Amino acid sequence: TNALRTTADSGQQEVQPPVPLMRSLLSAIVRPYLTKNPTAVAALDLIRKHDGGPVCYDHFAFRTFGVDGCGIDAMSQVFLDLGYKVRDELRFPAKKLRALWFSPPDHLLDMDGSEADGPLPRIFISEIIVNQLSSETQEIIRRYTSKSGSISKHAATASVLNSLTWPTPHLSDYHALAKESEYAAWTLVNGYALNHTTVSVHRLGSLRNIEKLNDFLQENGIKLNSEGGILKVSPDGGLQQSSSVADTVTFTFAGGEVEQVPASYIEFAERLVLPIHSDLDADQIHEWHRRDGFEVGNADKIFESTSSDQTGMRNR
Ligand code: OOG
Ligand code: NI
Repeated sequence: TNALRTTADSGQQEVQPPVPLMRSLLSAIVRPYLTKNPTAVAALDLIRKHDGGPVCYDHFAFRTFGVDGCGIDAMSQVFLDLGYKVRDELRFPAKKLRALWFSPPDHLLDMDGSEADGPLPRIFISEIIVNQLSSETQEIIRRYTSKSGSISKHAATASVLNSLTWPTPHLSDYHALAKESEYAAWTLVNGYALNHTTVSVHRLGSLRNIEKLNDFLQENGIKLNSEGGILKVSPDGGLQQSSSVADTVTFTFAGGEVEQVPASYIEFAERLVLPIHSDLDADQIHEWHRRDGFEVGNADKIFESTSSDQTGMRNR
């Protein structure tokens, strides 16, 4: 319901944002992703055609520059205002990245109905820790982020509009960033675009087993990220993930050069029922009985879905 409820400690009234607004925002964020990433569309079409079950999104992921107000907070604000809650931090020291994930207000509540329903997706937002990069790379990034100014507060709007909040990048800057961090180069040209969405494998029909799904996708020509093996499994075994290799798109740089750059990819996640709930019958199992959250070891390899090693694009 959208009823007003009173916040006990502040005495202020807190409005619970309507779920339809959240769903509209999420589908608006997916729209440009679906126009730019044919592999994601092909994978979704294959699943819809062969699976028979609902296709729900486990999470949405974004990348940011952690500087000048352009970082995680720029993208998370709209989700926090919509009632999402911050959960855990993940750190990737070698990549100079950190990430936070956010759970929806009705976290894990199964909603009935069509594939547009199911639980609202988790949100995963990472940022590159700019002050840990070389001074040359920092200078390049700050040249763009400083021009983003207060418009970076509208990161979600930029995502929906498929636009950057900074000036069109120069090709030389893109190449310079790629040498030190492919993540930074990706973020320079893709901004707050949806980096990937993730299919909730355990909610599918006949393909509700990630190894079976991986085989099915590969047999049908979808190239999967092989970094550390196709299947990424958390140490507790409960979170199993795989992802496609990012599509490449043509990008027109500031000097008019047209080059191929990596765009986005699609991920697949199976969350197993927690051992303490192993006695439940299949029809009693809800999302909250399953392994929640993310895993640094898995994520570290999933980040590589946009790397030139995986996409086969030449490093200059
Ligand atoms: C995010 C990679 C990590 C996950 O589910 O652990 C990830 C990225 O490529 O930006 O998606
Ligand atoms: Ni992910």
